[in-house]
Amino acid sequence: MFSYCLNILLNQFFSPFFNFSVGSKPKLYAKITLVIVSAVTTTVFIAFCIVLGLLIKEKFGETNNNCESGNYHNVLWDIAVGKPAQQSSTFPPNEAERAVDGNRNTDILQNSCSHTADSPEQNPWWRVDLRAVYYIVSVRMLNRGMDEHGIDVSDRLQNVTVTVGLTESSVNTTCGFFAGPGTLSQLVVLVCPPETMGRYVMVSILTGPLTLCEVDVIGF
Ligand SMILES: [Ca+2]
Repeated sequence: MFSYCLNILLNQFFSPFFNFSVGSKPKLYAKITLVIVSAVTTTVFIAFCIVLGLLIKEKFGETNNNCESGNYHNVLWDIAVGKPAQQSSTFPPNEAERAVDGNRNTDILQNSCSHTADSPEQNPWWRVDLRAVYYIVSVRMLNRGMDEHGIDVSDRLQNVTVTVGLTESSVNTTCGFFAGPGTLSQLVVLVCPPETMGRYVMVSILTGPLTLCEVDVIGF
């Protein structure tokens, strides 16, 4: 943010001074006055940028300081990749983090899909902690594909509900529902209602197991 703001300031306020030449005392006083006025204006502008940046950070979270890049129109991205994840149970070694590891391989034997317990479990779930509060635009779930032995259980992905919440214990704002059944390596896209906001995103299913090869959370 500072580099962007300083670039503007240098171009707007300081460039005229570089053309100054030594002259009479009245001219010198005028130049000094202009420099002081410009310095005060610069200080005020920098303070304004700092306050604006802090307000944006407080409202939207630590990664939303778009003054730095100048790309305010381009605020959508996957905010889940690499974030801590948990699930109701685990069918080893398919930990919850594998659904946000950035690897989109859909063969579960290639170690990039999460998988809850293989034994019967009611309402298994998977949850990611975004580490900050975001407006959630959509959630995309990448279903498992055929494994190297030719086994296809992609239809297990059905009756899936995605919810969002501000705390671990209150992830109950509905983003969307997928009736399914899923197909091989299907990318299920759920668009949340406007103003859906939260830090935690949860995927839950009526009956397990729940397998997710990647979950993308799009928000800002
Ligand atoms: Ca993955």
